[in-house]
Parts: sequence; structure tokens; C-alpha cells
Amino acid sequence: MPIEAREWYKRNLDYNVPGGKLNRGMSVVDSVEILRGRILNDDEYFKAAILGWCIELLQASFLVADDIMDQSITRRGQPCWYKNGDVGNIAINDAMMLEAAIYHLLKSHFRKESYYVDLLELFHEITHLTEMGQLVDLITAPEHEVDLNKFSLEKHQFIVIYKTAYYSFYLPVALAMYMTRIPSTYTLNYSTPDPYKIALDILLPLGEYFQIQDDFLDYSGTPEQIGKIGTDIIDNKCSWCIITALTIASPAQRKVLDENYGQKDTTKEAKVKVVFKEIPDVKVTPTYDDEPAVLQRQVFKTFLDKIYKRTK
Ligand code: GPP
Ligand code: MG
Ligand code: MG
Ligand code: MG
Repeated sequence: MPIEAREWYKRNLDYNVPGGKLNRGMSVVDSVEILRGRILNDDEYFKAAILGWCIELLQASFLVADDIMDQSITRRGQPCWYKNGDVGNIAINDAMMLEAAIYHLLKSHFRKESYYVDLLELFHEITHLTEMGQLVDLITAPEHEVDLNKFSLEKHQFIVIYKTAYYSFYLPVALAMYMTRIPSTYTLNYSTPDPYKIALDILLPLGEYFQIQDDFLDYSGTPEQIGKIGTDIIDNKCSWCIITALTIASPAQRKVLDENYGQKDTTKEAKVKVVFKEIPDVKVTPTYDDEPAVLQRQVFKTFLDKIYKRTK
């Protein structure tokens, strides 16, 4: 690799991988520790941390690409990567190179482990699911034809589970489960509940809640607080805020939403925000069912503690 290319890759990694909350990465380490039931030795910690950074690399690659697609301005308190003068469309390739780093790390550190193929398949499958969620997010938000009748809670649930919950919530715990060699019983014995399926059933609703918070913060958070400037109203997104507002908007409020949602005009965006403020249901109020009774429930509680009542 020419020196300029190595320097570019380093700059890409340094700009886009650190600086987040590290919830996803740290959750791998926490989960391995909880599943082992003791402090990790150096090798275990190192391996769990590598897997944690692999999710952070996946997240970085998604965000670099998502910011281009959403035409966002800032991310983590700095200009989006593609917004840097000398970057532009090179950011597309940079997003792919961030993803490639995952498989380089996995090969370097896990090639000899019995669960190496499980890790590869998991990253590939979760990436695929996330891309499907991103696709539905994008095609439900056409730039030039606003039709609020196309939005629904069912559509929203599909989008957020696929685009966010799988990679942000199931992936860290499933990686920790493979690392601690918990076998999947799915193909062996249909009468035994598969631990990976149990984890999925608990974690996807947590991820759904997390993305509802993200939608709410996009509208209500300040850039200082959330590190990014919200774009959902201007981008015509099927966001939790607009769905909630639509369910109880008066005819007059509905008219304002129809006339001002999804347009590249900050005055119109402000009018939508006024309606959101008038409707008290546009806020996040979580309700919880019974506690998870299976696997080590601390795995899930630790996750929930990280996000409950978050403000960024
Ligand atoms: C969050 O959507 C979802 C992602 C970042 C996944 C992107 C997936 C790809 C395959 C690129 P968002 O647009 O609401 O996130 P944010 O509010 O952080 O921009
Ligand atoms: Mg997006
Ligand atoms: Mg976005
Ligand atoms: Mg968002």
C-alpha cells in the first residue's frame, strides 16, 4: 500500500471508529464476563474486546454510509465524514474499508477457534438484515412524494428491528455466547429452547425501544446533547414521532403535518415540531413486561441499564 493510502485508512479509522458511546462494544465484554461468572483472564478479555471493536467497526461503516444516504450534517459532534472537503464520495469506499477491517481482525485473532465460522456467519447475516432494514427505511421515505398515509406502527417496527435491533442488541450478546461456546440447539433438538432464540426474543424489543428513543432524540435533542443534527422530519422518515402524532392529530394539526413534513425547508420543519410539541404523546414512555427468566438475566439487565432514560 502506498504511504498516502495507509495514512488515509488511518485517518478514516481514527475519525469514524472512536467517539461513540461504545455501548455495543462494551456489551460484548460485559456479556462474556457475566456468562463466565468471573473476572476474565487476559486472553479472554483481549478476545472479547476485539469482538467489541468489530461491532464498533461495523457501526462506523454503517454510520458513514447512513450519513450520506440521510444527507446528515454532523455526527458525534463533528462534521459527517463525507462532509470533509477532500472526502466526499470517497466516503463510500471508506465505509466498505471499515467493514473489511472486521474480517481482517476476525481472521487474525479467531482463525483457529472452533467458533470462527459461527462468528463469520453471524457478522454476515446480521449485516444483511441491517441492510434490509436500511432499504425499507429509505424506500418508505421517498424524497419527492410525501404521503403520511404510508406510515404505520407495523412498518416502523419492521424498520427499527431490522436496521437497529439486530446489530445493536442481538449481535453483542450472540458474539459473547459463541465466545463462551454456548451451543445452538436449533438444528439438533426442536423441543429444547435454543438459547440464541431466547436471546433474540428478549433483545429485539430492547433494540426497538432504543431506536424509538433515537427517533425521539432526533426531534427533541440538542446537537450538543446527541452529537448530531436531526434530519428525520426533513428526510420524510417513518419515525416514531410522526406515527404517534398522526394517531391523535386533530384535522387542523394533520393539515400542518401534511403540508410541512418531508420537505427541504427548515421553516416547514419548525412547523412540524410545533405540532409535535402540542401532542403530549410524542414522548418516550417505556413499559416493561415480566423480567427475563432464562439465560443469565444480568446479561439483559446490564444492557437495559445502559439505555434506560438515556438523553444521548
Ligand atoms: C440508524 O438509523 C440505522 C443505522 C445507522 C443502520 C444503517 C445501515 C446501513 C446498512 C447503512 P438512523 O438514520 O436513525 O441513525 P442516525 O439517527 O444515527 O442517523
Ligand atoms: Mg438512516
Ligand atoms: Mg441517519
Ligand atoms: Mg435517527
